[in-house]
Amino acid sequence: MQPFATQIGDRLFAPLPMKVAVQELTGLVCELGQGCQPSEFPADVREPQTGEALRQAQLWSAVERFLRPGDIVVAEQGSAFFGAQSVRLPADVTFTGQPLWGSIGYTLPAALGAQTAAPTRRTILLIGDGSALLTAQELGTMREGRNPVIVLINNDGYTVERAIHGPEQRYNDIPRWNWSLVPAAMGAGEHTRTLRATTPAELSVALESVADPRGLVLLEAMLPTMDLPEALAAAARAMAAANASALRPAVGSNWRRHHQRRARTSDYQRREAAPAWT
Ligand SMILES: Cc1ncc(C[n+]2csc(CCOP(=O)(O)OP(=O)(O)O)c2C)c(N)n1
Ligand SMILES: [Mg+2]
Repeated sequence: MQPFATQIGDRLFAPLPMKVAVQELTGLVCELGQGCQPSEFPADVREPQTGEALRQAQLWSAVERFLRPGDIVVAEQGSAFFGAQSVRLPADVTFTGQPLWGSIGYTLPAALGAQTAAPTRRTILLIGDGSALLTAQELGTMREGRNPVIVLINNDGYTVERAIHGPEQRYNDIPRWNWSLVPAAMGAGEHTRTLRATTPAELSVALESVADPRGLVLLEAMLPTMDLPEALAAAARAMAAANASALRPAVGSNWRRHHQRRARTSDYQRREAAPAWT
């Protein structure tokens, strides 16, 4: 599916804007599939107990409650993008992500650019601690006349990669920055706010207090390292199953057939089939 054309097998449908194609497909899925009930949200509606640690499910319902019509939402690769998928957006929200190329660090300067282009709209950046390390220097630019709300998911490393490639792999550990001091080190402006939430209650209070930000807001959401948004947990289960079947050399003939099939697959198809976000 391309922005202005869609191909199914050998048939090319063009010109066909992607929006129209998705609307058509949605209708077909509803008609031919199991119906289309809107998914339940927030996923975790249970009232959190006092002092209970913050978890992904509660983060995303809090983000949903925080959003207003007309906001700009930028979601980074990692658990942020998977979690953001579950968030219902109010009208006229612009949502930016880049799951195809998946180059982490992109969204921090992208949020700066978005807010520079639309200074009267609220810009909300959802980004992980690992991704933010790559382009953190742009916080130093954002302190000048910008007021994005940055929700930084601090889960001590590359959680999405732990989910896919093994939780104990050392390459998923990252330097532990003291994020609340970073804006100050970059000469934070008068209205810069740094906040930290470790419980759902702290998160609600923190978000309420920055609903109309006057300067850069850096809100750290402290999350358990192996806590996954539901969409990521489902993707990780699917990939684990695919990996397990691909790594089964003992079933000789299946293994051979698998490779023969792969050899027939064109490079293009193989690239398309690869997960775009790792
Ligand atoms: C430039 C680049 N390097 C590495 C990767 C592989 N990669 C994809 S997601 C990710 C980890 C993201 O971690 P974080 O931002 O902390 O998100 P989390 O899943 O922990 O919430 C990595 C290393 C990538 N996509 N792009
Ligand atoms: Mg992380």
